[in-house]
Amino acid sequence: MLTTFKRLTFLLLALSTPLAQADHLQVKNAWIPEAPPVSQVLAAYMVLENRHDEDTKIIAIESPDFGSIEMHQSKEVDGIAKMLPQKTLTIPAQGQLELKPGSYHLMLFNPKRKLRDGDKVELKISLDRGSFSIIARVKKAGSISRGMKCGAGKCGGGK
Ligand SMILES: [Cu+2]
Repeated sequence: MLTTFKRLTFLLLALSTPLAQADHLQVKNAWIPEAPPVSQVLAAYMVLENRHDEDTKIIAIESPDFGSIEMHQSKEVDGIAKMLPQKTLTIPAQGQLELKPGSYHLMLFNPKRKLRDGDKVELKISLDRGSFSIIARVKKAGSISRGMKCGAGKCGGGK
């Protein structure tokens, strides 16, 4: 009985942990532009706020819905739009990091299910200290993706 009770308590505690927060970190507006069903690569964007007095680094991101996830920076090199893989992303102390089209972003490879407008995707973010999960919403890309420079529309949803 006691064991069951303990397990239940643990489960309740786990469930009540806020999804979009790792004590000093807040994530806003996490979204994934809807892409054609054949797309094997999608992008994800969000704003990460760091309320801590020290920089925080993202060292890895995983999702049960994707084979792998990379962190990229879109940059123009000699007039050519390129995506440069990043080993880590830094969220500055008392500042924010915006993942957005044409800038830093996440690349989501090999989706394990078809993702449509309104779907929710769990992203597990590993930091230099601790980790936490957030939910990103799949949305129709619409006009937001127009400024995207991810190279040959490879960012998913880019037009
Ligand atoms: Cu990319």
